[in-house]
Amino acid sequence: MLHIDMDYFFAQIEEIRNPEYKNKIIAVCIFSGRTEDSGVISTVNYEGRNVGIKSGMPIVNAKKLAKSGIFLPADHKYYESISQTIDGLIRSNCTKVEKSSIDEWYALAEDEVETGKRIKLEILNSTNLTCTVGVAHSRLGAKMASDKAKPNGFLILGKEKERNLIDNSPVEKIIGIGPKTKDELNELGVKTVSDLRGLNQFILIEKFGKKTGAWLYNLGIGIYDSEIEERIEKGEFSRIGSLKENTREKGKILEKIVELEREAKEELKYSKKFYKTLTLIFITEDIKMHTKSRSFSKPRGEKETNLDEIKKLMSEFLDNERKEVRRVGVKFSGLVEMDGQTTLF
Ligand code: DCP
Ligand code: CA
Ligand code: CA
Repeated sequence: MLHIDMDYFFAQIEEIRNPEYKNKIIAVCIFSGRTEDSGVISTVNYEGRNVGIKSGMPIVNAKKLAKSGIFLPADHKYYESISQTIDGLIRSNCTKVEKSSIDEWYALAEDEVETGKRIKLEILNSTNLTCTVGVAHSRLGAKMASDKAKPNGFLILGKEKERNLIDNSPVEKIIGIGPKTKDELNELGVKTVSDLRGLNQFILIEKFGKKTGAWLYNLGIGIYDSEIEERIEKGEFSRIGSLKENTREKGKILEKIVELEREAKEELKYSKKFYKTLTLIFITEDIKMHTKSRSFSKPRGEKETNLDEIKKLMSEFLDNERKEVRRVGVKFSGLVEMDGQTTLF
């Protein structure tokens, strides 16, 4: 299993977007608006972490620690669009993918070490952002590997190393063990995961319930979860891919879009959906994302061809943009059920 986690995500995005702030403390803030500085720190770059700024800290306190720091408002929409680009990239390299937060993914692939390296490189090439990749046999192991290797790291854990890392970990470091469970375990004399090993299965189940109790017992004896929960984004289907080289040539761009459209339509077909909106995505050489959409009054299915619309949207974009195109994508949204819809036609 692979675990991919972006490094100091929001702050790194701001570093890339504002190269003039290079080497400065950059903190992304969630301003509450009550007073000029009320609110908390969302995240901060390593320069800021080095002076003690942390996620969740009041902005006022953080400013005291970094007099000349740059404090920017969070631009969630923009971070989300970059997250989507990364998501598309991971999906095109892996057999199964679970997005677990705005900047984290679990994934399965044939050759995970090689795939992990490739994903790391592709993310860097298309967004200029670094991430950390962990490879292990379980979800927990992969996540712990990436946590340990941060930032800009790559860590592969074989079975034995994975077990050791988990065993020696304080229980509160394990995802799924909150403060309450931690206290209860501490009372039982359990400080690290390996301490769970001496405990009776039935006592654990009695104390923590069937599900958690059994999970804790398994954790102690080295049985870890390796399931992937594939959550396909319900509201849309999209595909993003890189052009062989940056270009403005219509023929080359069109060829790639048509290929991606075909792939996205496959998903549409499997999920038995019609769509009302077609969107073309263009990522230019400066890593900016642009979109062009067309909505249809009647939902379309996988059989309808969009070649005319694609050509038109592509020309509209290229006529107004002088930069070269680096990546392109196709998105179907405004989805409606095929079954419910057929009666309408
Ligand atoms: N985030 C937030 N509030 C928090 C934690 C995180 O707003 N309490 C946001 C900002 C982060 C993003 O979510 O950039 C991802 O969260 P992570 O916990 O992965 O933190 P970072 O990516 O910032 O740091 P790291 O490099 O340690 O993963
Ligand atoms: Ca992160
Ligand atoms: Ca994260």
